[in-house]
Amino acid sequence: MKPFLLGFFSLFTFAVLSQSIKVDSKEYQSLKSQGLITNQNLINLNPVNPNIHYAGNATKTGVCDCLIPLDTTFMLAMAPNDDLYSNSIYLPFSFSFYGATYDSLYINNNGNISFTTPYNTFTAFTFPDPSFNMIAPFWADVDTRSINGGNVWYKLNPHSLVIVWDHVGYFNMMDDKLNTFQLIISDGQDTIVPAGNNVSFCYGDMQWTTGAASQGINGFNGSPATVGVNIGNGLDYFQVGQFDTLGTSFDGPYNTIDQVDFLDNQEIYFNLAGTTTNIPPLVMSSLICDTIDVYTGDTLHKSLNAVDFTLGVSTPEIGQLLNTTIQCSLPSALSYIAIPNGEFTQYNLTFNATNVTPGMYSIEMDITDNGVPAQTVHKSIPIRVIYDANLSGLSSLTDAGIKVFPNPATSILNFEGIQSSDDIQLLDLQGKLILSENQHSQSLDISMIEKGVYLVRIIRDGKHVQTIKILKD
Ligand SMILES: [Ca+2]
Ligand SMILES: [Ca+2]
Ligand SMILES: [Ca+2]
Ligand SMILES: [Ca+2]
Repeated sequence: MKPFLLGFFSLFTFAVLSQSIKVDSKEYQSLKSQGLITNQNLINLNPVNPNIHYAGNATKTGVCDCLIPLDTTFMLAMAPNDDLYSNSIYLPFSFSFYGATYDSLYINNNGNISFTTPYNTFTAFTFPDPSFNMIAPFWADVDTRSINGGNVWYKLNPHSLVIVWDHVGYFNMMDDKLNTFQLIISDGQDTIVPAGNNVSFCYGDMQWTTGAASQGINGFNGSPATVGVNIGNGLDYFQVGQFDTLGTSFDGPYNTIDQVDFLDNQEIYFNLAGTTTNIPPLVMSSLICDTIDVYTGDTLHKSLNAVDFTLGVSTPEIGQLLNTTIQCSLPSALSYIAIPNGEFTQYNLTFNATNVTPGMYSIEMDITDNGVPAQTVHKSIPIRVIYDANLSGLSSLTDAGIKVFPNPATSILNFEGIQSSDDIQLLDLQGKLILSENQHSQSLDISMIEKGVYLVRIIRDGKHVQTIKILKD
């Protein structure tokens, strides 16, 4: 079909649909599966089904713990559906969005909220776009009709609204991969959002990006999902990023399309209520939400006294650049490299606690953009150095001459010099037993444990004869 004929056909389809076909009806789904429905606004009837009960399967995950566990105080935002949205929700507070004030909104099933009108649009647009008045923690083709997928829930507090897309699947009724993410908006008076901010995006495990009606294959590729803010005047917006594949690569909010696991367990917060539309830089890290612990005392393996972590900073507006200063209360312990890429800079930091006195230390970062007026965000990273007797004992313990390889390891730890009567134990740094392997084993499968530092203990004839520190990578 020639392009203008295709265009005519789409307009024709739209005209017919908007008159007679309800979103998420059988006819609508049939046409959507055939690719005959393009992004558009259609008439919505949203029967909230009171018989659907709390799913209860969202749990706090990751270090940041920004996800609020679902409980019976949450309400279902809408019945299981594809492309629908909630009724208008009235806020008990005013929400400020780039100088505009709103006291009601719609929760759209496809991973976003809007204030002026609800949206059915299932293929995400790149921001800026003058058509959408939207805050999007993850705009993509969510589909909550599947058997094993979750739903969209919300909870109104006096000064905040929490919305959770809990283990949601993707079009067409797929639940082999599920995304969990949360949006909080506030009037700035609720400590549920870090002070000085009025929006929080929080992610659990993100597993898909794209539905089948947006050229997605098995939940990926095709049109990317969009994360960000767009008030709809074509000027005031920013992207957190766009995502279309599995993996953790991220090169900033623009440039190339990024990988969705970058978002896993992150909290990204910002202030849309300021007197300027230039947003202060965003700090992005799935690990740096709380104190970072580093253990000292290992005199045999000095490199394992160190902790490595990464942190990203984003302008987040297109075309801005960042200037960052980093200071540490113990400068000799900190080393880092910066990887700048336009609007985004990744920092790979190492704090080495070898011979450092146990106690609290900190890394202080000031990140400034070059918008008008320039905005600065301060990030403080507390570091706790802990003396660990297990580690200090390494060099003085009996050394049975057993060697472990590879180290770091991702799946199988192999042992050289082990005797057939030896037991192998894997413990965490608090001394908790994680895995054990009794006798006649030359290896230990650690593929299922979380990344981190562990201790391997060798027990021979009931005696602890050697401890070896390992890194699961
Ligand atoms: Ca959808
Ligand atoms: Ca993930
Ligand atoms: Ca990018
Ligand atoms: Ca900025």
